Amino acid sequence: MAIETAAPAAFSPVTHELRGKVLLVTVDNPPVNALGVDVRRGLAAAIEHAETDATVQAVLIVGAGRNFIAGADIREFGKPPQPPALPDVLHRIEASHKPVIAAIHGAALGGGLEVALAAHYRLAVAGAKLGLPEVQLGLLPGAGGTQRAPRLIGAEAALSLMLSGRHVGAQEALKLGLVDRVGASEDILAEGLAYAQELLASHAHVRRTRDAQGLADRAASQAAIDAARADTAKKSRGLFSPLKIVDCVQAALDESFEEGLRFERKQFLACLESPQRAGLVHAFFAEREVQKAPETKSATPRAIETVGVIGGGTMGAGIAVAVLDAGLAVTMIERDDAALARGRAHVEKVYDGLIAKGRMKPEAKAQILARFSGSTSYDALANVDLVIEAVFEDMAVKQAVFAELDRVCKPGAVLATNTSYLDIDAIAASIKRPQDVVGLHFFSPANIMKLLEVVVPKAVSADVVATAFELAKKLRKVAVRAGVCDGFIGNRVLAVYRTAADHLMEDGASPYQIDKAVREFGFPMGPYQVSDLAGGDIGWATRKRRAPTRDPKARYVQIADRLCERGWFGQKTGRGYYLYPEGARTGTPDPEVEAIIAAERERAGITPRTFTDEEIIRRYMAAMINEGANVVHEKIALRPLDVDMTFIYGYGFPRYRGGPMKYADTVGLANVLADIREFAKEDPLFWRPSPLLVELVERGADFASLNQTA
Ligand code: 3H9
Repeated sequence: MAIETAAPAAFSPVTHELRGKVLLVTVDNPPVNALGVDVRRGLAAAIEHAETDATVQAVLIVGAGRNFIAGADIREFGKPPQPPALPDVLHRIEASHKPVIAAIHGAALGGGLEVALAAHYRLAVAGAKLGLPEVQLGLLPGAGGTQRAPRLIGAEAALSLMLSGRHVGAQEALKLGLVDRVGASEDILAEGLAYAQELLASHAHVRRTRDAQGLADRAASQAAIDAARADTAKKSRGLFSPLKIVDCVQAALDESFEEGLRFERKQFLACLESPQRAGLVHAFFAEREVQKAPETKSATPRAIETVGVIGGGTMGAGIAVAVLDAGLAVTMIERDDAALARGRAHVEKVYDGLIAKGRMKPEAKAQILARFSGSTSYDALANVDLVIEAVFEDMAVKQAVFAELDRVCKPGAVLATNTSYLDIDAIAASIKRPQDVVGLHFFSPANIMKLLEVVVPKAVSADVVATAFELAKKLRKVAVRAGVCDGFIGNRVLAVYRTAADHLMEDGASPYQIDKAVREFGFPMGPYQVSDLAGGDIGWATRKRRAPTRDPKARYVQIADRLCERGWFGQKTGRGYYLYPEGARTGTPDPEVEAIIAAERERAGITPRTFTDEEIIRRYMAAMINEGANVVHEKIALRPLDVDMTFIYGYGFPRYRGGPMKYADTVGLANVLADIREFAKEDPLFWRPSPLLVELVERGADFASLNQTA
């Protein structure tokens, strides 16, 4: 089949040259050799050339730079398609009459692996990463991957790759049958050419994946598909593409190859059109964009090898583990020996848990702990490069810690506070080196949660901020730059939508209905489940702290206080909004809580009304979006995408919706504003439209436009 293509671009990202009898085709499209239109054209042209040039006896496809091919060009999604389509190019490769060999180093992902699957022979070298991660973008392998992979490696292995999106290394790929050989060296060109010569010498023929027999055992294949379908229905809550992947593999089993490809194409296009794809692709780019704070471009990070952690409570220990896991040395400071022993025990418990689950060897734990030391004297921090303070959330306590740090730390040490709410400018101003003070707001459990708010006080120097971003990278966290205010980005917005939920509860919705509606929206837990998990006493302390500055005219729902006054703090006390009999982790609704809520409504003179789940979500989301807009308006967050990343990585916001600001764009900002104005009729003080939201609606713009111009 000849493919219609426009002429390759003058500087095509695909070049070909003859190496003996082998046509070496190199894809060179930095940064990751994505399969943009010019690459597709170039690949098609190279195969045409090979077919017509009699001196060519085999074709070798390699990638230039660090990767083979990282997949389709994600930036093209949602734009008008430009021929040739990738499935057609791959059909052309597979149909070639001369053996085509793919030599893989670095990433061969998505469409990149599909190129390799369309080739006749595959070689990988150490460091290769092969995978079909389309599911993470709300898609499915749409260039024959759902048809070729099961034929090559069987339904079970192919489904596992496509549904998890995980990457496999060269050795595992060999074991799975995804590649034919692992090169002895990492020299991809030498290995690829040698393999091609060898194949020619042995008169190897074209060998098409479409004819492979991985699905020959029908019963086993059907059983794998059925199992994957049942598992997917259970696990991939609300996601669109996973079940479609299973359907495609069913088609691979039941239909001809051509029919299967047609079916796959239809499903792929349906996924491409879905808002989930738009949300997940937004999250993909936002995740990369958010790490590029201005200071990371203007300043060089300070070197960090050793870290002090002050406080060995849950947070301090979690931070210590995160830092140890990044290969750095930790010195923990505690008040006395007993507290230090508890801190060390907290740290050890994490690794013991991994050992118990078989995910770590005791020797590895010993190796990691060799980098851990503790002291009850601040003097032990004299030489550390960075200190993270995780002590009690109280300004006087924190300032006392910083006074000690100012005294003992070497010049140039970065001094970080893990406060969630406190004014970091005031902490910085209390010592002689405010330029070294930064906020590093971790989320609990700190060794697991991916979000790190880097809070940037007025006096901090740019290289300290750059250091914080560099540290986040080492800790494998997603760093979001935030300005100083009460709660920074995340907790400030959280306080507002939690209040909206409390209003809903007092007005008539039960906490159980609110939690259910929020879960069905895609959060793993509802706000009252979260409160029970975190401990109601934490919010209670915050409310007491804020009481003196609360606007007396603002509505204040007292239900949570009533529960706390009874000592019902949630899971740790056996009851909160829910009952947790005998240490249960999932709560059951509590009629006594419902009675307390009813009494509170009566006290407040409220006649309860009913809300649909949809009404609950409209209010919950409008509150979140409106405060998110305020946070951007006040430059606490650099862009809407920074708010999105905060909520996806710190608050369980469903990634497939792209974050609250992306969700707002999907719903339409004019609709969100209309809702807020409607709700404001009842409570104008709480529902004040953000000036940014109003401005964007007036201009007919959306949040995405601010992501682009930042
Ligand atoms: C697909 O293939 C569909 C097909 O089945 C069917 C088609 C019909 N496109 O991550 P990094 C950019 S779906 C465009 O920081 P690393 C990225 O934004 C695709 N751009 O580097 C960044 O840009 P910037 C399936 C892409 O070394 C720069 O490259 N494939 C793409 O840490 C560097 O990226 C995937 O899902 C792309 N495909 O990691 C693989 N990929 O510098 C997605 C990256 O402006 N990619 N960029 O910020 C990855 O997993 C990682 O990027 C990779 C490199 C592991 C390759």
